[in-house]
Order: sequence, then structure tokens, then C-alpha cells
Amino acid sequence: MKNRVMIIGGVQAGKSTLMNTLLGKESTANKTQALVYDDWIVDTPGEYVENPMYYRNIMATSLEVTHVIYLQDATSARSVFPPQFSLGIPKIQIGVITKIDAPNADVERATALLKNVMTHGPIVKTSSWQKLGIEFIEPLIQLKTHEDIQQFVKDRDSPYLMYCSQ
Ligand SMILES: Nc1nc2c(ncn2[C@@H]2O[C@H](COP(=O)(O)OP(=O)(O)O)[C@@H](O)[C@H]2O)c(=O)[nH]1
Ligand SMILES: [Mg+2]
Repeated sequence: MKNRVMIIGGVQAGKSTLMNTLLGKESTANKTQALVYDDWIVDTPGEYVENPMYYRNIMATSLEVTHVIYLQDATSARSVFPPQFSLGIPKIQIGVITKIDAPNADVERATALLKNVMTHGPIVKTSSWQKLGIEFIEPLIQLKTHEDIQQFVKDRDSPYLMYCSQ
């Protein structure tokens, strides 16, 4: 299977903006109503994680990808994921924090929220608007083992990239 990532996260968390930024496309203001496949990314509607009725859609879509991005909005005080959500999806996990440029962003809070969702893995702190941390995501989707990912994080030695393990 070609390496491909599914982005999941709450409504308005910045998923589609991140996808467009990663693919170098102009943002469209449209709300994501369904799955959007483009090249190596699958964008999902926020409702998929906000409503347990749709969890089976997440599970079904995960079969088509190698990696999953668990996305947390830095301006939000809550997580839309149930605790340890990544345990149910046997794919390589990547945490991404969005909107770190926002005046009300709280990156530490977002990191703590993601640590409740992911068992282990890299966390990338990003701003699509200011293009911060974005460059780490595509190379991470090329890596298939925890060892390689851990080494990648170590080698980059960036404030926008960390490895979490519990
Ligand atoms: N400050 C800031 N706002 C962002 C950023 N990325 C997205 N947004 C805003 O967050 C809102 C939701 O973005 P969208 O990508 O549609 O979220 P989605 O529902 O998760 O797909 C929009 O108003 C975006 O302009 C960012 O990097 N910084
Ligand atoms: Mg969207």
C-alpha cells in the first residue's frame, strides 16, 4: 500500500486547511461533508469523531491508510476524542496541534490532551497560516516504524516536534 494518512479531529479544528497547506493548494472555505481523497491525504468530516455513530466510518477508512493524524486545535480547551482512542486503530499514529499562531493558543494544554488520545508517537506543533511545523508531516508519513520515527524526531531537534511515550 502507498503511504497515506487519514486526518481526524473535531469540527473547525483546521483539518482541511492543514491538508491544503500540505498539498500546496488554495484553501476552499467549504465545510467538509464527506471524505476527501487527494494524493497521500484523506480528509474527514469533524462529525466522524464528534459523533460515535460515525466511528465505524473511521474504522472503515483507516483500512485504506498507513498513518492516522490525531489533530488537536490549540485554541480548544477540550478533546473530541475518547481517551486512548488510538488503541482502536492499528495504524501509525501522529499527533498534530493546529493554530499555534492564534493569540489564545495553549500548546501545552493541547499536548496534554493529545497524550490522552495517543499511546505514543510524534507530536507536531503547527500553524498552517504561518507555515510552522508543516514541513515535518510529509516525511513522517514516509516512515513506517516507531524506531525510525523516534530517530527522525531526535535528528530534527525542533521546538515544533516532540516524541511522546507513556
Ligand atoms: N489562527 C489559525 N486559524 C486557522 C489555522 N488553520 C485553520 N484555521 C481556521 O480554523 C477554521 C477551521 O478550519 P478548517 O480547516 O475548515 O477546519 P476543519 O473543519 O477541521 O476542516 C477556519 O476559520 C480556518 O481559517 C491556523 O493555522 N491558524
Ligand atoms: Mg474540513
